[in-house]
Amino acid sequence: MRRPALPPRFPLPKAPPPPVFTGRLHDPRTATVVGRALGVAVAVCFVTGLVSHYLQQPPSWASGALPSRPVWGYRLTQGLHVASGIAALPLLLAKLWTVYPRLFARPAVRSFAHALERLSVGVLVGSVLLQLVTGLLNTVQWYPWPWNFRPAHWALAWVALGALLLHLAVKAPVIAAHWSRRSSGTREPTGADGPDRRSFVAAVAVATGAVTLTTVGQSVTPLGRAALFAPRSPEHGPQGLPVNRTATAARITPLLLADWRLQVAGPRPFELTLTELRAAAQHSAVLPIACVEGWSRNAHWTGARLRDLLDRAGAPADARLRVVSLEPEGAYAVTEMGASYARDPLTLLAVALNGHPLSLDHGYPARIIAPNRPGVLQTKWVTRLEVLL
Ligand SMILES: Nc1nc2c(c(=O)[nH]1)N[C@H]1C(S)=C(S)[C@@H](COP(=O)(O)O)O[C@H]1N2
Ligand SMILES: [Mo]
Repeated sequence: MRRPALPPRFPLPKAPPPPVFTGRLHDPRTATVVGRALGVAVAVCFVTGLVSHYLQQPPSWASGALPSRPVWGYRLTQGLHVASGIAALPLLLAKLWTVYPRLFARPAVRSFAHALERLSVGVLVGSVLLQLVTGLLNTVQWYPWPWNFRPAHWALAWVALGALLLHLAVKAPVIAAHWSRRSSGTREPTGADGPDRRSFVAAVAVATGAVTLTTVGQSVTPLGRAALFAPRSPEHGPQGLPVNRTATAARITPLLLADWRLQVAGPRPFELTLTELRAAAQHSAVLPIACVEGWSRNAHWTGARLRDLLDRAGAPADARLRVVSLEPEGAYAVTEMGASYARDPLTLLAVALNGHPLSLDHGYPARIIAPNRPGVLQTKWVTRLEVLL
């Protein structure tokens, strides 16, 4: 027996009608125009990110052949990586604002394919937003999360790429139809872009230009004075060069330095005191420190050629090298170097910077400086070189 439905005690609230969005700022043409710029920024960021990853963690077959030229290569690619990531933030916010009315589209799910599309957009927005924001926080060395930044940044980049390619494939017809003003003009009675859209796009361009110009000076020296919002000024620091990790932070103590020797382990191992290292054939090179965080600065370095030290230790020409710092612990206390860097005539075990002995914060008594290499691998306070056979 069916029970008669009870009348609701209170009238059920009616769902509010979905908002109606008219106007050009939320239409596919605006989404395409902003999306195009965002796509360029994301593509530059992704490719330069790959470069950075493979320079830091090359597959073993490539580790001896990484290019040590051009000397400014990593300075350029990492500067672009951070600049394009910063530029992508206002572009992403603008893009989200243009398309957010679609969140209110009803019915929420029309079909299985439609559900998948909405899910993929969710993954896309989430991963790109998280990637850009955590990347930005990394440039100020603030890690308010429990996971290790680098592997997460690497994995998330692939998630974002997959979701982006899917999104582009799904939206290809819409993008094609609105790519140029003429093709979308057929859908617009007024033809050309209206002033509302033009001012919106101009405002987004100004915002993007502003954040870029006020930060990019951390790697583009002539714009250094405009870098109001860059976390580091490349001009400030002891000996005219910023310091990322100070000797105090790295717990380099007078005790550790007291009986410093350079040890070179290889087929013919030897040790040098600082006086002996300074008396060895000295070479100079102008090379940048290019930090993964986006700042970079050229400096004048003097020291012994690494390859001379390796030859003296009887290292084979293709030998890899392990560089050990006095730093008791830390992610960059021990680094490895392939033969292409170790044999480059510009790669030095530097003892002087800009004409003066290295200061403690820059790696006294001796540090690695090599061309086209991420700053994290320019090991400071070097005490031991091990030829890996
Ligand atoms: N031993 C050691 N070397 C290190 C680091 C470190 O933490 N420990 N930091 C690296 C990083 S991240 C950078 S960017 C450069 C900075 O060099 P600078 O302080 O001389 O400018 O040193 C590198 N060498
Ligand atoms: Mo760095």
